[in-house]
Parts: sequence; structure tokens; C-alpha cells
Amino acid sequence: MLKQLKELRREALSELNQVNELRELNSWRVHHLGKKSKLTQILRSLATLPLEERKKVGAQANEIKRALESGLVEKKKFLEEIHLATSLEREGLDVTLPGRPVPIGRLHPIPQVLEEICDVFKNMGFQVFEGPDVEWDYYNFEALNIPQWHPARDMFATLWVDPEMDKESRLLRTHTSPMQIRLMEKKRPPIRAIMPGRVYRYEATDVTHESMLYQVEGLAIDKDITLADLKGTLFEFSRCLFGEERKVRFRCDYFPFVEPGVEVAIECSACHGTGCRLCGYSGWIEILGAGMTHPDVLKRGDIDPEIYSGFAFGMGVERIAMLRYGIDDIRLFYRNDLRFLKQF
Ligand code: FA5
Repeated sequence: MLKQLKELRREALSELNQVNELRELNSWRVHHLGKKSKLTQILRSLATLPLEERKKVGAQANEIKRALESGLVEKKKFLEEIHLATSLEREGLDVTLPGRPVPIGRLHPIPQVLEEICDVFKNMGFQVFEGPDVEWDYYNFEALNIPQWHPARDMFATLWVDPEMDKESRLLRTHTSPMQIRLMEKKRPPIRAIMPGRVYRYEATDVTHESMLYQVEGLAIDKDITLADLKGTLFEFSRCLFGEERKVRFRCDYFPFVEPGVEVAIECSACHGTGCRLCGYSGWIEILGAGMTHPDVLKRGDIDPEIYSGFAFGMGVERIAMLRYGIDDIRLFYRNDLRFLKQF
């Protein structure tokens, strides 16, 4: 049994030497000093041995137990120190390292162009007003001479808030023109206002169409306002944004809330008027609808059309940004590709 104890001691201490981790050390402890270990079993069997042998074996077994226990304590201390040192090294903060640069954010190109547009009109004496994205049928359609039955409703593919439940017919505004009525209800002429905001259309996207876009509505009401004032204002706008050289086209168009109505297009920036995919091979990109405010619309705003006249326009900000920066696909603006957005 003494020989067996000697072998046990050698084997245990040599295994302890190999241990490199605290988890392994625990397994070693269970194996060599635990209740089921050989050493414990020998210690338990001492009572069955004859007295002389019991003394010798007992002394040796206890000496081995103490040696293993002190080996365990030392090894544990050693491994804990190593563990602490490596985690300090890993988590340590080197205050001498240079700081990491924080990337500087920038405005998305659409708000940038929106700001430019607003500045041009502010310089011409227009004030800025804003209104709700969720609008009533009355402001978006009825008050603009587009009653329920009117075919012009088809011009605006509408997203209704809840067509089944909502008896009051709320919708996501399809254009910024409802702001014309809201403003007339609040302000008396003379009015010179621009009203920027988001509008929504239930339509498929392509290179020049998005389902969510920004518009800037313009409204001027005063005595003796004429179509010449509208043309002058829009030509000046184009001159400020696109320069003297860029061609502007005025054409008749129909909107129920203006009479007469016009459509304004700018020479395509991609092909300079020769025709390309972007402009549908026409050489022009339509940027806005406009016209002289319809007398019935003025009346709904409680403004006397016998005394006052006005003009209004509604322009697409994304289309203007495309022309400004020579971008040939409107969908790039909202794809959130940083490689694209970082260029502005
Ligand atoms: C209107 O929205 C009228 N409210 C404009 C108006 C205002 C007319 C005041 C008369 C008086 P229209 O649907 O054509 O009109 O849109 C105006 C401009 O918004 C267009 O010229 C175009 O630049 C832009 N636009 C319209 N639909 C889209 C779309 N799906 N994607 C991108 N831009 C669009």
C-alpha cells in the first residue's frame, strides 16, 4: 500500500504540473482529493488495517494529502494571477493612443436642395409655412374643386389612412396644395408664402417617380396679380437655381384649382435637351404645376375674387435635385447608400 501511495503522489503532482487553467484545476482536485478519489478511499480504509501498518500508511497518506492540498493552493494562486494579468492586458486602456476620428454627419441632398429653394423664395419676400402630412379629404380635394365624383382624383393615386373605418376620410396628402386653403383660412392678403413638405402617392416608382416625395407649394395673393407675375417669379427661381443659360418651358396644363393652369419643365441636365432615358427622350424634365388661383378656391378661403387674384405653384424637390446635381435616377435618393449620399 505504501508503494501504491508513492505512485499516487508522483502521478498527482505530475498531472498538477500540466494544469494550465482554473477549470482544469478543479477537475484535478475532484479526481485526486475528492470523496471518490483513491487517496480518500485509502484514508477511509485505514481502520481495517493492523495497527503497525495503519500508523505507517496513515502517516504517509496524510503527508500526501497535505502535499497535494498545498500544491493545489499554490497552483490556484499562480493561475489566478495569470488570469488577472491577461485580462488587464486585454481590457487595459492605453491613454497614449491617438483618438478615433468621429465621422462628421452631413445633410441629405434633399433637405439641402429644399433649403436652397426656400432661400430663393425668401429673398423674393415669401414666408415659409408648414402643415400636416395626414390631411382631410376636404383640404386635399374638396376645397380645391375636386369633389368626390371628379375625374381629377385619378391624377393623384391616394393613400387613405383607413378607407373602411374612417368616415371623415383622412389621407396622406397627395400634394402640398391643401396648404393653400389652410393658409387662406388664417391669413389675409397680401399673401406671399411657400409651404414645403412631404407628399405621398400610391404609385409605382421609376427613374423620375417616387411614392414619397417633397413638394414646395407657393401662393401669392394680392390685388392685380397676373400670369406675368407667376412667370417672372418662376423664371427668377430657375435663374437662381440653374443659371441664366438653362432653358425653361411653360406649357398649358390642367389642375382644377387654377385657371389657367401651366406646367413648367427645365431642360434635361443629362442630355442638355437632345433626349435621353432620364427625360423620356423629350429633352425636358417637368418640375412643377402652377396657375392662377381659381376664383372658387379664393372664395373657400374667404377671399373676394372680385378684389384679389393670385397664383400658385407646386414643385417637386427631388426632380429639382436631379437637375441640380445631374442625377439620372430619383430612387437613388432614398436607397440610403452612403457612397452616393457622401457626394453631397
Ligand atoms: C401637383 O401636385 C399640383 N398640386 C401642383 C400645383 C400646385 C398645380 C399649385 C397648380 C397650382 P403634380 O402632380 O404635377 O401637381 O406634381 C407637381 C410636381 O411634383 C411635378 O411637376 C413633379 O416635379 C413632382 N412630382 C409629382 N409626382 C411625382 C412623383 N411620383 N415622383 C417625383 N416627383 C413627382
